[in-house]
Amino acid sequence: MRLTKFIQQRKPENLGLWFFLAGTLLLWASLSLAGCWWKRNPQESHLDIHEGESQEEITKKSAHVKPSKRQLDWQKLEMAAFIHFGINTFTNKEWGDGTENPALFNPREFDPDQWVDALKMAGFKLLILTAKHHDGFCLWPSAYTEHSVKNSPWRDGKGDIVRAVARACRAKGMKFGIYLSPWDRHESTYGTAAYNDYFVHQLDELLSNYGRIAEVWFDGANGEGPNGKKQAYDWARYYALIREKQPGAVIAVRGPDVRWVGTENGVGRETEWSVLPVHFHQDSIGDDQSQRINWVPDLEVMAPDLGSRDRFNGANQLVWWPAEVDVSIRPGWYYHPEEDDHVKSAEKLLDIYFSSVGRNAQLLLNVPPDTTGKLSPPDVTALRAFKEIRDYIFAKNLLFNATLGASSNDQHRDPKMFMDNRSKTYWSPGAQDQAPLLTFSWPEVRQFNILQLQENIAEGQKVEEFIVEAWTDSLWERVAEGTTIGYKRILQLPDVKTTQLRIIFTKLRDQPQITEIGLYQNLPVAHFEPKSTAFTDQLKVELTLDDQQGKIYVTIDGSKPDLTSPVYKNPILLTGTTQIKALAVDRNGRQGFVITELYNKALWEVLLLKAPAIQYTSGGSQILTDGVYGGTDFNNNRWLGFEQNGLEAIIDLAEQRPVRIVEVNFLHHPDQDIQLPSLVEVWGGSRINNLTVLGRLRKEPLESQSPQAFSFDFSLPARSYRFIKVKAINSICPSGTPCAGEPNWLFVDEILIKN
Ligand code: FUL
Repeated sequence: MRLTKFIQQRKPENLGLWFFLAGTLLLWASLSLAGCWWKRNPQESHLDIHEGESQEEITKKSAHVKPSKRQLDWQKLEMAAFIHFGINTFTNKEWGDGTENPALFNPREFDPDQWVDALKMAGFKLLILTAKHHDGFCLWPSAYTEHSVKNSPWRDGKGDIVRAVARACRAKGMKFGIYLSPWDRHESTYGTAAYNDYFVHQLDELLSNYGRIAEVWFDGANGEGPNGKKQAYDWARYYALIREKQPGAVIAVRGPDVRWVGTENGVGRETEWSVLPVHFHQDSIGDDQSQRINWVPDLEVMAPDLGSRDRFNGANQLVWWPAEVDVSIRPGWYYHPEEDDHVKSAEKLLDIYFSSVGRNAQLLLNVPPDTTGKLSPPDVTALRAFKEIRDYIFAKNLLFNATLGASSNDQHRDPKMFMDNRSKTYWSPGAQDQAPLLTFSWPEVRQFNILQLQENIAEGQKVEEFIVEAWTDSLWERVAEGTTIGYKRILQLPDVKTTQLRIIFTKLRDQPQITEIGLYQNLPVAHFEPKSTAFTDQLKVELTLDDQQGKIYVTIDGSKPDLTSPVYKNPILLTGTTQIKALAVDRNGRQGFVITELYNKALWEVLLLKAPAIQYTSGGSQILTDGVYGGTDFNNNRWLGFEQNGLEAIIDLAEQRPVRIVEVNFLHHPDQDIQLPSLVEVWGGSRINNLTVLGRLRKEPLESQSPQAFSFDFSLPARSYRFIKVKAINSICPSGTPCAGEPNWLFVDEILIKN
């Protein structure tokens, strides 16, 4: 008010003063705007639930919890890269114990530009470096320890990895973050109050001397230090320092801004809420807002449901705490030469992208440099292919030229705004609309199998459930259903060919704001009918491709198909165990991933007298005699799973044969309530309806918690049989377990019969 008046009183001829005043005003406006961001958002990212508020009121309130500016900026990055590099790289370990000799650290071809170039090319926007891991070895010459690069031969002890990486990032427009392990297995003060000073000093060095830090990544590991003691970490002090020195940095994992999704395999939850109902312990923390926003909710972050309405009970606060999916491109976090053949393929990375970024989370992919100080060739190749695939899939939004219909409009909107990559343009239904829907139609048929949706999360997360329907001749057919959307949701659909698509928002916390929608076509893929299975006599396998003008290249000798391999024309008739590999190529010459299916010729015909559970039929009973063992993954399409009826299988040996050994394999996987049977019987005879019992085995439940396959071995009297029957009875869950008194699951795979 005062300022406006002031400007009106200006003297028009005094231009110099005018410019000065205008400049001051602009500066003031932008500073106060920025100030508003920091002030306004912390309050909106933590809303209290008051006593007596109804479920409906809490639900609505939850839709208005918003990210702070730092959280919003972070979410928009979508993909960050983790760099695990340090003394472990040179000792070939995952965890060092702090006794390593710094003389081992010598990355002779250290090249942070190569790291940043490869990561930037692949679409990563932030790089987080392990400045110090649990071994305590510092990648910068910290003034507070001798366990660092300054005592290494690398650059004669004068180098600073953190500085070089921060510089490369800044020069190439990549954001920079640090991982600083609170657990320190080298530092002698660890386990005493003095360690908190030590840690804060190191944090201060990193936050003060390396430019802007976008993320500080703490894990909560709290092991023993060199003196056998554990540390009481002073988190509040660490957080306060970060807020003071780097107010734009998010504090992740053991931090208030970003949550660990709870897995390390790259898979986030299907339903992922960034708004979580939590119980805030006011007594221990106080009511000061700044303390609240620096408070880490005490949650079981691995739980399958963190944010649904069911979780409102007992909560007294709603907080914005979005998920980060951390996963390594290799089995380990550090580089190990023996893992060069186990770098995740582009296909796997694409899956991970769909199940992290595509599930309202940020992807943090670890790519560890090798001992030369460079990212190694297989990793760079995978990153490049990962990028190429995404470029190909997302190059064209097939929504283009659609005519938009909406059940109601908060404001009149144009479908182009769904494709403009701007969160400010969005569609919102009218406030009274109980079942809002959007319809897209085209004059010609469109084909797609990926749907991408985004909410304007700057204003909160509102969508709880939606369905997607396509018009097929005379009716709407459901092609997908989804739950949360949040920042980004990607759904893979069956191939849809239609002239009209509609999205119905069936459950909402409040009026949604949908900013972007995309329809895309995945890489070409060959469909097999049937997929991998076992058979006894012969089997016909048919391959199809959605693109009628595309081609499928096939091999059956185990080699990888390419454009010189035979082109698939007619169904393949199998008479023996065969692996079929197929490469689909669309009309534009674009190649998909190679798909492999395995068809095992079973030795004997198997007749099941009791049916397995429908979800664990694994391509049929013949799988029991196909010569391939099930491994330890119960869900890998090799095991037959029986819920409570037990197993009763008759194996037809086609003619009277001498049998002396029968081995039956079962799975022990207690986490999944899968236990060995309590009793296994083997029967034999020459007529199917007149078999006699030949052997019985009982087994005490195994103690070990780890999954393992276990074989029940029978030595039979030396005789000939035409039929062998195997009977197994489910064991009962022991008392004290959630399923106490109920039958355990029984999983069976190979049955070996020999003389
Ligand atoms: C964990 C650490 O123990 C691992 O070594 C790795 O750094 C991972 C990202 O965090 O807590």
